[in-house]
Amino acid sequence: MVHDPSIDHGVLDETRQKTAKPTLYKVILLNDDYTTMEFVLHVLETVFHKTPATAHRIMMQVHTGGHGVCGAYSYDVAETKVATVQGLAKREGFPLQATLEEE
Ligand code: TYC
Repeated sequence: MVHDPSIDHGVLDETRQKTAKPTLYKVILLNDDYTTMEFVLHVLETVFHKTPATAHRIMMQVHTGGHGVCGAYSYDVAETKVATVQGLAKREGFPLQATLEEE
């Protein structure tokens, strides 16, 4: 036999299973009294690619509960979505705010 694995040669031949588990960041939308529901729906549908029904559910969650999760993304993508939301809101004169939270 060329190689008998039952013999301990003092060599570590185990392979380590290295599963990539990227940290995800939730994008949280915050409630306020001035941003229109219509604009929030627009943001959820265009920036977060939600269906009208899902966008409505998330928007009402934010409206009644104060905050809601739009989705979870890699740090770079989440950060870009927050900046996009704030840019669109600023352009329209709304105080809508979004933040990041590690999942
Ligand atoms: N509270 C707002 C209103 O009554 C609607 C709203 C919903 C605003 C969600 C922000 O993230 C938000 N017009």
